[in-house]
Amino acid sequence: MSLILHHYPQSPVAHKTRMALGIAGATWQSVEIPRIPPKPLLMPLTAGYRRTPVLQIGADIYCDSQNIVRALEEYGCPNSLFPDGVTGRSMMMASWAENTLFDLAVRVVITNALDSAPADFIADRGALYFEKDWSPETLRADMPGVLLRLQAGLAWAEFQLVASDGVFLNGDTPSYADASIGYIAWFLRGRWQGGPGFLGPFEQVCKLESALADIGEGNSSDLSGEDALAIAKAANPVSPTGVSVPFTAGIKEGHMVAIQPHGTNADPQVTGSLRYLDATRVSIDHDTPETGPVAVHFPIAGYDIRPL
Ligand SMILES: N[C@@H](CCC(=O)N[C@@H](CS)C(=O)NCC(=O)O)C(=O)O
Repeated sequence: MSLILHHYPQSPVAHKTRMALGIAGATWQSVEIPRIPPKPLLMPLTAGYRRTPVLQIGADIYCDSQNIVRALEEYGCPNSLFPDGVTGRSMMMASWAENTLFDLAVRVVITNALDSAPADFIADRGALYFEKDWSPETLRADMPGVLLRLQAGLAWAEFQLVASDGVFLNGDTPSYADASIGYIAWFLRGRWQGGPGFLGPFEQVCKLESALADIGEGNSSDLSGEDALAIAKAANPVSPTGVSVPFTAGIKEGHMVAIQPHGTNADPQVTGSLRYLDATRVSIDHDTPETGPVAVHFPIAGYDIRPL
């Protein structure tokens, strides 16, 4: 079964995943999805999860970049994303980068696009990323502090890169940790006029960004959303079933569960019968006329999981 990434070019989180595909030396198929809902060819696969990116392997659907990277490692690409056993450190760094750096970078990019980006895009992203009562005025007033916090975060990344023996966080060998920092620089540089100047003093971060650009995004070919649905329909999920974790929160295979990204009401709640649970992944079974049976996989970190 081939790797199919559902994404769009401008998505920074998808870019992190594309860089991971490059580090992994993967061959993959690319389905371009809309930047804002409706996403009619994606929803049947994800049971309603709307974020970007999503990885499909036959009838197994992996939501969230955190979960996608685990799926890539399990799939077995030419290169490991966690060379020398740096899985824990890389995932902790990626989590920090997403929750701290990405949150700040989104504020910077959107605040600077308030007058130029389409109103429906700003409204959609405002609901996903900002406080319930956000307004253009508060975003603008918060900007100096946001930029100071972003600078502090980039300074930590810079310290860590200076301490490394090579251009990558882990020396001369790239790992997922590098993509998890590199995409922030790519996003700020490409989508904010002030980005190149702001990033300039972080020389090692900039070197990392260009080293990742040199590695590229693996070998991809285009696929239509309709063909991706047909591939799911022709396949069956092959991922494991059962509960395989010491603390289960009382959840058993076959229980109905609701899953939603933590801390937002703007994301739809996904519901389904529990297929699989371990320490870092929760999976549900899902079935639609377009896809037949699919397994939809989510990470646990960063998600609310409620037994129904
Ligand atoms: N925790 C998620 C975050 C994904 C995310 O927020 N992606 C953005 C695009 S960069 C998004 O979904 N935007 C709304 C959309 O594409 O509909 C992940 O790591 O995949």
